[in-house]
Amino acid sequence: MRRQYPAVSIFGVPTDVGAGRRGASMGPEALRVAGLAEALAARGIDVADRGNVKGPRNPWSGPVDGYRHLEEVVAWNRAVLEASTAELRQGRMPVMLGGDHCLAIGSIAAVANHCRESGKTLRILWLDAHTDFNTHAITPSGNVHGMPVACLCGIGPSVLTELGGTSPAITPAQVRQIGIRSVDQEEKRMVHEHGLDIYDMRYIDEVGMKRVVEEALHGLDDDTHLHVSFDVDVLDPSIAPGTGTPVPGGINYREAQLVMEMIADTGRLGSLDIVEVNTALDTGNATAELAVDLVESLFGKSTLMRD
Ligand code: 6HN
Ligand code: MN
Ligand code: MN
Ligand code: MN
Repeated sequence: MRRQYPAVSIFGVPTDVGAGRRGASMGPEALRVAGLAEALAARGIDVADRGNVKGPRNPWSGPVDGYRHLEEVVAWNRAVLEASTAELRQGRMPVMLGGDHCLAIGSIAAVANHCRESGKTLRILWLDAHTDFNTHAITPSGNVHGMPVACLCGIGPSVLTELGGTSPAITPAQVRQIGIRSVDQEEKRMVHEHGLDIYDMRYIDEVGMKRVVEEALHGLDDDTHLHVSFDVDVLDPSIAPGTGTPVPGGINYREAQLVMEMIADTGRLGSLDIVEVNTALDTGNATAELAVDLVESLFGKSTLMRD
């Protein structure tokens, strides 16, 4: 039986201010060209494309006090916070098309506020090769897309940790990270210290993706709002080459499908980020096309179940 989904609002955030390579700014168009809205509409979902939010250009300058482009990162995240909040208030599901992963600060701050106001519990599934838990003191790059989880947990500059008003927006206990295989030296100490729940590639290899997702989704109930932050670099670069920080040994096509199908089965998906699609580095539009294929599964497409 087809599951009922709330109305979906797609919006694009065409920037790469948080990244170390240019090109993630083209992600929204790449995902549109790959047919994201049409694929959701074909599943019977009421989908609206709100177009792109606006923000400053990428100054492409070096780190200042451990941050590159902090002012621009804040401006873009404010725009994301506003766009996501507006959709959540209308009872619609925001789907943010990045852009780089720093933008999850705004999208998740919005969702955290929404959950506080509506008495829901928030669970975040962070699909990524990286833990994105750096700080300005330990970052090897100064790129803020390596810091969003820390910022959301209250560790970072107040302009980002207090973006949504309440700081911290979330606690590490609300986060589950899947697909991790690149954590910087000092970042390792941070994620241990803060007790992040990390399902790294070794664990996936050892116990299999089914058990990993069961564990990561354990304890969801009717009051859970599940936010999925999908960094396409979680996928193996052989199937998803269009991304700025590829790391070998990522999840394969079947594992990725299984994650999405198991999330769909919970019926708890409340909001979604699709980030780090970098068309400048892609083979044709393969990475965006794969992302759309996976999002169809996330919204309930399956092999044998009839629509
Ligand atoms: N992403 N850990 C590296 C850094 O520069 O902090 C890479 C971060 C990548 C972030 O892919 O969203
Ligand atoms: Mn990331
Ligand atoms: Mn990543
Ligand atoms: Mn909700």
